[in-house]
Amino acid sequence: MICADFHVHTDFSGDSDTPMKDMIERAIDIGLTQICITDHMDHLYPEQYHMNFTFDVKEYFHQIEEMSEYYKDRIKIYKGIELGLVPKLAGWYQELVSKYSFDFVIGSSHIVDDLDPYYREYWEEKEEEEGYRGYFQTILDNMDAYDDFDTYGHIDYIVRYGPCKNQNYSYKKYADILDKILLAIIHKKKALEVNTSGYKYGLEQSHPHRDIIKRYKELGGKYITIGSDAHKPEHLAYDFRKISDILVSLGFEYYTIFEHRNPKLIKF
Ligand code: HSO
Ligand code: ZN
Ligand code: ZN
Ligand code: ZN
Repeated sequence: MICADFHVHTDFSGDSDTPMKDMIERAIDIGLTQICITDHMDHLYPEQYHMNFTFDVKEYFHQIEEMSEYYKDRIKIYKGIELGLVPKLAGWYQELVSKYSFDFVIGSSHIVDDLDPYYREYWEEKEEEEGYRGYFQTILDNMDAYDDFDTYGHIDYIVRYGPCKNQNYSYKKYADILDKILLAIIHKKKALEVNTSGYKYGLEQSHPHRDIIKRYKELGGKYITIGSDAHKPEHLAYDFRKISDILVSLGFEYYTIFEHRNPKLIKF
């Protein structure tokens, strides 16, 4: 059983309109004992998309603290954030993270060469493989530039936006660059995020794919954080039973949560 969801969005994120209260009540209803709110902070997200992926962190902390107090006998609530990393913004993110007492920081890649692969434009005049490799390369570049995160988010979620999704995708095809990513995560003593949102997208895989989680273990990876990436209450802890079976079958005995930026191992 997994009783903690460590990747959750609320209406502090530009792409969610779920009040924090609704997310937390759903978490309690489905039996979670711990939840980490990780709203989007994508500083200087490209203007052309007319989205605001930033929020007031002071107000965010205030709201999480209020909820923590109100629900303290029912659920433990952690203060997280999902950073939309870009190498040139490493200093800005570093300052933000050192200014506030987060429990947990997800480093994510959402932008490649000033484009969001969520939109079609990124895929124009590009083979799918080039698009996927470009995304994987940003993960390496972000980890070169920036160190102050706890887990790297959804490392292959790019496959949900490609022309043929994950039909032509496998660990083997991208093993060269995926191994570099996994080794960087391990050398930096960070965690690998296992994000179950792929199942919700009908991809029949988590992010990353099972074969990549398997490879992470072979290479010596130990820390795994687990999150649904829910933007709506009904997606909280999505397919957690399925992913716990997979992780246990791969030989993982523990998953990891973070409190005050320190890892805590929890038995499945
Ligand atoms: N960063 C989002 C993807 C997105 N881009 C939504 C624009 N809108 C992943 O949660
Ligand atoms: Zn989002
Ligand atoms: Zn993300
Ligand atoms: Zn997210």
